[in-house]
Amino acid sequence: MSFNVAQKLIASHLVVGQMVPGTEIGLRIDQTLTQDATGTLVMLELEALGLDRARTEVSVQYVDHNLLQADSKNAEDHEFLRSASRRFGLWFSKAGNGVSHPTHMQRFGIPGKSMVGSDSHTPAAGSLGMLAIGVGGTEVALAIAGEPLYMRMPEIWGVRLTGQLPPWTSAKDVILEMLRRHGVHGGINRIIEYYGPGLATLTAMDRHVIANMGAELGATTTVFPADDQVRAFLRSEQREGDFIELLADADAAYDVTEDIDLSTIEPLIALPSSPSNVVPVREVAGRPVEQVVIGSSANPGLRDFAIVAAITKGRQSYPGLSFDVNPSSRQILQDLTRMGATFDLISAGARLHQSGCMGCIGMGQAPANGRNSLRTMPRNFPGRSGTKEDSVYLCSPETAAAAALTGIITDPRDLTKLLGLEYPALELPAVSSVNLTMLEKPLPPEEASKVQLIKGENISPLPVFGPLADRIEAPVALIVGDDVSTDEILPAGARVLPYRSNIPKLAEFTFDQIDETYPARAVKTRDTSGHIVVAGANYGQGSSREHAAITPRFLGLRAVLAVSFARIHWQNLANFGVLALEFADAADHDRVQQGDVLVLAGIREALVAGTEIAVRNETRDEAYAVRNGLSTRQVEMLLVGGLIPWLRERRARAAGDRKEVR
Ligand code: MIC
Repeated sequence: MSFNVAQKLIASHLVVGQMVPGTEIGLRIDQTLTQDATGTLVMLELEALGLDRARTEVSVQYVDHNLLQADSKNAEDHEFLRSASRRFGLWFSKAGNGVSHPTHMQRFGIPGKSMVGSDSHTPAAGSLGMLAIGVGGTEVALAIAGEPLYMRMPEIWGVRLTGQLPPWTSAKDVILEMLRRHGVHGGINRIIEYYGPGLATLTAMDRHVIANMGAELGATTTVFPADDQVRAFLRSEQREGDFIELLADADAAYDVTEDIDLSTIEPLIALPSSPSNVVPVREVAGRPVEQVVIGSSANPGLRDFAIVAAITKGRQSYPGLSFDVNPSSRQILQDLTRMGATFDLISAGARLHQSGCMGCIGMGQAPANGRNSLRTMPRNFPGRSGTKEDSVYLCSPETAAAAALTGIITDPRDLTKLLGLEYPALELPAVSSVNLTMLEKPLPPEEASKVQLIKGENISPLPVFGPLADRIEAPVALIVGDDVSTDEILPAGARVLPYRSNIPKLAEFTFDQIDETYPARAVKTRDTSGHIVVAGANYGQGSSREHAAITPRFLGLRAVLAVSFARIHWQNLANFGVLALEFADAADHDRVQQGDVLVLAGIREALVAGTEIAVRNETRDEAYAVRNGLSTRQVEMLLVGGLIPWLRERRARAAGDRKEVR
């Protein structure tokens, strides 16, 4: 039987189920990645599970998001994460070492391996021929504890690349083209696999750019074959020994197919405030730009910085414009410095920041209200930059560099006539300046078992939620429309992020971007009826942050009724005992009004029997048909109140059975 790359990866990790699209499968997980903004909860979850030591081949805890230290909170989180890494046998990548995704690719990525990460951009590792999936923190905790990852078997979407990218375009324009064609829903329940002759022209880091932002299409993940480009990458990282070839069989088939001729790609840009608002740069040329930010996991490669340095070399950034550069890793900053590119960037007026995510999640670099900011980042959901009325555009390093020089949105191809600039040919070092000193190895088991977790004042205990009620009679506290992102449910930004390990405090910011009155109204329902949220399509798109499920649950959320859900958020809601139901008729969304009282009766029995849950709108005397799409495993989990109580019960049962047998 012939397999494509995605099927080979799944087949080699399949422990439960079969590769039939739409059915639940369980996968063995080899590696995990956690970052600080989601990792603190993961470590608390490991503690709650009573884990002694990580069961994976490699688990790495990165510190790359909460880097500004305006008070003690973020530093305390970093200290906690280091102590937990030492306790549970994880690698620890300290602040300043770099953004998790490129750093992981450089140091740990191995073709053919599986990985889960508590960050939606984890699929970037698909660039090396890995099966890498972004999930909520609890699922990462379980993977670290040696449990399989459960998910619905996706369809495999083959995208055949031909041709070669023209000058002044790069990998970012390829993924923006995918978003232009398919929007933020295009990849839902699909794995995207790139293949075809055009692949040979894309380096592993170019592929990282494309795989990273597959998350914006809603895809489960993106995969590339492990071919000569991957071998060359691993060689440059001094890890050629880790290379394993992984190619699709010659006659492999895909569930859906598509073609992109790379030679037809032109510079593209996503307008505020969705990664899918993509247009050719020339259509919006001339708009004023006040800020340009280079960096993030979406354009993390040495070439992505070096091309900006080469374009701006010997010139000055536009007066009044803020030209910010966030190196994606220390290694890349070292290489840029060795090449002289750091000098060129600073000379051109760049503000050089530390290696990390920085403005990508609003950790500093918030722009002025309503002023245009061009970023080489993956997301521009409303308010994500830290500015409530932000105006963020997403583009390639070439387009960003052009705007940095001209102060207006500029098609980079026009730099030839404007500035007499030919597309620079880059000479990158053949071998990267590998430096492992900011990566701490897991401690040997005996030493690790003696380590105490260091919990500063900012670390509050994980909230415990009770079992699912059989009847919910509760008011609709909020109604939202389509494509609401987790950035709108639980905001990013330097003001909010330091509370990621303090759920009671964090909850005060829930839905801040949409309705500041929600937390105060919601919390009043907590000890009585609870409340319900009604949403449109693709609810909870974007990040993997499970906080977007936990904080509303903490404030009394019992159920979300939506037209449809984004994959990770849907799982996160179930993991924390919130009933996520889809309207059978999307038009019912518009029939409900805020304040209506909905009654859901006989919930537990209906879930177990697999029959429909009846939803009545008491206020309007209407009934709505809903679906739940939960697997038997998820139903069991919901009934006991979520993933952690479920696993604890299962483990206690297994221990009891073992005793009886003895
Ligand atoms: C993001 O890009 O939205 C983040 C910040 O990396 C998140 C994780 C988080 O919210 O901490 C993600 O993508 O999952």
